[in-house]
Amino acid sequence: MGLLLPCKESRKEEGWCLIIMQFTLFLGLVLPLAYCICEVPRPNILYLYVDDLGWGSIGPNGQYERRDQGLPYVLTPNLDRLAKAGVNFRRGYGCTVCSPARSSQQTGFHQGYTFADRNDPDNAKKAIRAEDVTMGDALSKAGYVTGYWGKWGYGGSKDMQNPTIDNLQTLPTSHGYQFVVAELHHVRAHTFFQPTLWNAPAKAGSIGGLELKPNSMRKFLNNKSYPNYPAFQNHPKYPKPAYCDDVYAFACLDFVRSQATQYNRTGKPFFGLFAAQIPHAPFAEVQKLPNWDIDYKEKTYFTKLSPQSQQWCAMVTRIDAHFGNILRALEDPNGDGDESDSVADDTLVVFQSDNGGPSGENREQLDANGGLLGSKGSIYEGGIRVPTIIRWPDKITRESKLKAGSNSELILDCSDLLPTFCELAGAAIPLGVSGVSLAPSLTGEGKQRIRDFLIHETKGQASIIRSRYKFIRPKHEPNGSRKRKPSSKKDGKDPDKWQLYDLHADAAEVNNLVKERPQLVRELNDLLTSERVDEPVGFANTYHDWRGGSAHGALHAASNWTEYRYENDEITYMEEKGSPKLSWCGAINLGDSALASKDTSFLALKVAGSLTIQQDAQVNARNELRVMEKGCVNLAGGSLFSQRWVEVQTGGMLSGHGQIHAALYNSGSLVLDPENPLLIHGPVHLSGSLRVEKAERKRNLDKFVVLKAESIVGKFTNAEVSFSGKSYSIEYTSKEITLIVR
Ligand SMILES: [Ca+2]
Ligand SMILES: [Ca+2]
Repeated sequence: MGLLLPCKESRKEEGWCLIIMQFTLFLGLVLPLAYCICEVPRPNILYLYVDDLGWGSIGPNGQYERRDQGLPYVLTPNLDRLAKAGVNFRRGYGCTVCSPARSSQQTGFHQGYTFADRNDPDNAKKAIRAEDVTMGDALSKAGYVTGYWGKWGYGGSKDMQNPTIDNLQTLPTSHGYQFVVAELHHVRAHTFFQPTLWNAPAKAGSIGGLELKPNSMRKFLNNKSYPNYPAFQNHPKYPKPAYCDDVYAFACLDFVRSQATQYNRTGKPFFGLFAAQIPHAPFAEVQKLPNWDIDYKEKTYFTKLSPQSQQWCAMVTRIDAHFGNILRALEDPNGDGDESDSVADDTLVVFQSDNGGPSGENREQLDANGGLLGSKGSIYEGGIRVPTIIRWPDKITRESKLKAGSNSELILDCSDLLPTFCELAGAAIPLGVSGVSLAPSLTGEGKQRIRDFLIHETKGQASIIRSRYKFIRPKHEPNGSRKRKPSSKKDGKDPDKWQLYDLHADAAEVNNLVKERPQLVRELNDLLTSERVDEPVGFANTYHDWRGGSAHGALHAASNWTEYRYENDEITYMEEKGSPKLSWCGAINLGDSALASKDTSFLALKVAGSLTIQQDAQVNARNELRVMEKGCVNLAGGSLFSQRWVEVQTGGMLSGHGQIHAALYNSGSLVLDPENPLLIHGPVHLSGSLRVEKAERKRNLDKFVVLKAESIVGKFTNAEVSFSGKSYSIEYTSKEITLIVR
């Protein structure tokens, strides 16, 4: 008989306590035996997302300074408190516009690979695909209760009165989100007063598990458990339909209260994403709300601002207040004033905007983009750099490496959050994603993998940011010709010109260093091109499974792989077949075997079966090669390439000899060759185990090198290796592993 009990008291220090009570009949007595098996605790995740809020629109990114200088400023007291208790990532990035930002955020792929790679009125019909693994998919599969409120932007029509579901596979409910109040078409989100919103759970038989319900505050009216600020929903002039962000906010508040209570009771964590429509246009609608400018009554500068700036300020402060109510619910879920039920310490809170602030009066009068060049839609920092805050009191403290209350220059892209959440939730990171998990940086534990570069696209331009440098150039046709007539000069720059900026020294992108740094420009240009930014509209990665069975068929042969097709409503948007390509995410599944006898490339390759790479053959898995539990990659003299890494997971195996041009992360087993060391042109991070095997022995081996690398960090868990009837100790230097007979 087993009993699973969460143990709130000890959770913070020791993690989960699994108390298994066993009752055993012994000498006529019932003896209870208790075991405590502690696991790593999993945080709740609350993701607060806003639409079009410029980088400079929060206290620590410039508004404090404006206040101190007596200039007009926007009030964000709750976000500022969040930053003080957490970390303000001054180099947080979104995309240039809404649709690719949400697509990148949800799928973890940058614009070169995510299907909704630009704003397209048709994205509602053809964005996120069935095979894409979103945050909702990954976290619900990992046992999280999931919620989404706000602008989703895909899957439904734009009809205001009678919208329809247009693509089942792109809905939030098809991607793991259980509790939903959402807008499915971005054009319908061009008002805050839509008559209806899509809701889940829905009544049985609802298409896509979503049901249209009135956009209404009715159930929150005159109810003391719902704060009357900032919505003033009890005011006689509160409009019908409601201001949609008020409805999203209260739905999110309900979820946080009930799921936090549930978390205390059962330990089941939650993930909620509140994607507010604020402060996107139309600005003026906010003036229809009672007390719309109440927060600025005492501010003498307010009346001197233009109407548009006033509306913008009111919108931003309004959503900030909603966030305040929701954050308060983390501290006191049952609302009784006693914080003993707080889950705030165990909850990772992320705040972020999707893209930079638009041009307009608020940008000028309140410096909403914080002095950065460009605005929404632009490839310059003002278009893509977004306010980003992370708070997690359990892990981010005054003493931790990443300090609470600090500004961080660590680059954080919207595509990094999916893998980060997955790692924190103990879920598998979707294969091949562009984003890199920042969990090691947030927890201070484990090895932070390198986020090598960021990619952004606009209609005519593409950029790559690597560390402090940013290279921008026009897009090209695959044959090298200019893709389109350059758009007119924007932001004072010629879009046809190649540009290189040092963002550390020149965040405003003034000094073009192209002439000074030709070598770096060539390097970044090559990288940018190979990240497939010049591909056609709607180009994306595709998913393929090995169907060659266990017969060691050729890895490069088209007939051994499944084809990929993206279709909806009898329209085929994408078809991909033939031999593996750099845009493929391939999977060799358990029990299957493939043989690489020719050079073959993938975006990513997962091996849960077996793959043998012959002498002189190369397998390139650009973003990652992942050897899964029970999977085996056998290098029979061949080579493995990756822009990033080869990972051997626990229970997986990498054997043989050859070359690896990538970082190697091993937590499985390496089975190496005593006569031919494995050569790794990159760093090696070791745990897992080492074995040595080879059938024919040509010489007497008392001491031999089994692995050479650029650098070696960590050790195998075994201290010695038995081979050919002898016992060897493992000796490590920073570049070699040698076995010495004992
Ligand atoms: Ca936006
Ligand atoms: Ca309480």
